[in-house]
Amino acid sequence: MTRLASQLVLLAYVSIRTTNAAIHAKAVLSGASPVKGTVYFTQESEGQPVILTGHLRSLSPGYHGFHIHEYGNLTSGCASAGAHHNPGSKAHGAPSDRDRHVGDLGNVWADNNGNVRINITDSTISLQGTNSIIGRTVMVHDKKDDLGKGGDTESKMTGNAGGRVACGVVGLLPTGRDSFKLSLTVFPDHRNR
Ligand SMILES: [Cu+2]
Ligand SMILES: [Zn+2]
Repeated sequence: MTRLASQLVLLAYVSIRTTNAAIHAKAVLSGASPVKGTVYFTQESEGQPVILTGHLRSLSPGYHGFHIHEYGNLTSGCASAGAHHNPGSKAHGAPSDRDRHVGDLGNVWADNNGNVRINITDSTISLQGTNSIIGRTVMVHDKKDDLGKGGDTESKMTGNAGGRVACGVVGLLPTGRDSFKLSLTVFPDHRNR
């Protein structure tokens, strides 16, 4: 290939890459408990952080473990979603820890009415590539995640977050502005409830 031809190929490749639209995804959470919710995921491009927004309701007040579990299999409810998504075979930890499961998103906080407003930015999960969470399950737990600092074996595996109260499979949304507008409409609706 001539130098000009290879430069043209490179230019075409770069322009395709940079015109890639942001990726949007959504999970609708429910389970055996009354807890319900919706989580939206947005990633501008590969290597960029993933932004999570959305809401949960009917939780007990306080902190609740919040993770990505490895399988999108809800055949037996939240129980069949597998363990925390952990492609690197690491120990359980806090979202800010270097040593953490990819799926470790820490805790969400429910107010006295049991409502959670989710606003999380995470640079470890992705909506594409090795750490992709598309087709996996977002899980909310009964208890607080101790972030691997509980001093026992279970802490390094699950954070002692207890039962699985609600979950939903992370699925792709259409790319572009329509899905982003969709995510913005969640909040006014939620406030009026
Ligand atoms: Cu979990
Ligand atoms: Zn974990």
